[in-house]
Amino acid sequence: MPAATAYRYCFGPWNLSEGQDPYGPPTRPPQTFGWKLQQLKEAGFDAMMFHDDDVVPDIDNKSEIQIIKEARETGKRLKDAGVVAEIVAPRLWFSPMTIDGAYTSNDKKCRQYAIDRSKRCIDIGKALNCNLIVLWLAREGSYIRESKNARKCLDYLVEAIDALLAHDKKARIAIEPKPNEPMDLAYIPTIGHALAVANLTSDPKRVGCLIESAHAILAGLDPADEIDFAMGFGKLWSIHLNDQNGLKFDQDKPFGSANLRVAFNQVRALERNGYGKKGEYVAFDVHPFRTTKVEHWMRHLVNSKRTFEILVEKARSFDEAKAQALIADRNYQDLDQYVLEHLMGV
Ligand code: GLO
Ligand code: MG
Repeated sequence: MPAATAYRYCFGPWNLSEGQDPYGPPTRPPQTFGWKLQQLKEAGFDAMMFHDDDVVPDIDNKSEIQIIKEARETGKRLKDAGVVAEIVAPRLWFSPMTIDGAYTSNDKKCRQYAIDRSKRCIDIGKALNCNLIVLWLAREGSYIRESKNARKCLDYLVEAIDALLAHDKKARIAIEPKPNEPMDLAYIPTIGHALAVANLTSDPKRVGCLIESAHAILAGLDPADEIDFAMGFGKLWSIHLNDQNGLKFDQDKPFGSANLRVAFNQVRALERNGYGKKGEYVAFDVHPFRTTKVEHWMRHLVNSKRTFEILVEKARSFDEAKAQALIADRNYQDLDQYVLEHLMGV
């Protein structure tokens, strides 16, 4: 039997969010980066994931020199704290230049802005000793189908990724698909799409993916199948575990909160594929509920990690021989019940 994976955990500064939603203001006061880093350490996490402007706030108004200087300063703080930077992602959805999309904007100047900003993101990654760049393609899609040419947009996406691959030969890009929100429909909704796009780029080996549980659920898929699929290609380079109660707004609930069995199957898929053995991190892209009090601010992260660890035990103690006997007998009825009882601890 191969040695069991000792998982390492991660979250981002945005996962300690302040409670605002489209219908109401924050319910918790903003906290400093130092406070967030300390919470992460105290809760036993190993790495932090970043947006470019989590590392360098107000990035669009700073020179390249200033950007690198500030990124190095953050790099030093992380090193001193013994915390790794797992990924950096360009936040391509806030700027006035990305109102109509970033790499797929209809405006050439805006497409160029998106590429230039992403190159800076790679530079920030370098300063943090991190070569994994995540592309959550937030606005690469449309509200009105006829407003964009989807075939052209595919070419734009490939051109943009090629420009990033050329900018730094060591950079690796993980595409994080999501089928909708903020857009009506997105151009890269699933892992199959992400990996197909990877194949069109100039260096497919350096283009992989990141699965987020909620995004797969929003696409009507089982995240565990997305994990198996991506890992069949050796392409799952990061993961955002969380949960989602059906086809609603992106909820980013604690891992396992809506459907424990779907969570269990994700853990089983990670285990059987050896996720983490090449240094990949388990990241939780979860948010506190709006009702969460300041003194409970870390609970969604601590609880997600705890649920994950309990489900790892559940995956390891699952009686595979018993399951295989039921499968051989095509007794899926009792297999179903066995899974339920195993999860209920009886
Ligand atoms: C939103 C995404 C978002 C990304 C993050 C990193 O739906 O899940 O949180 O994961 O921006 O790219
Ligand atoms: Mg995510």
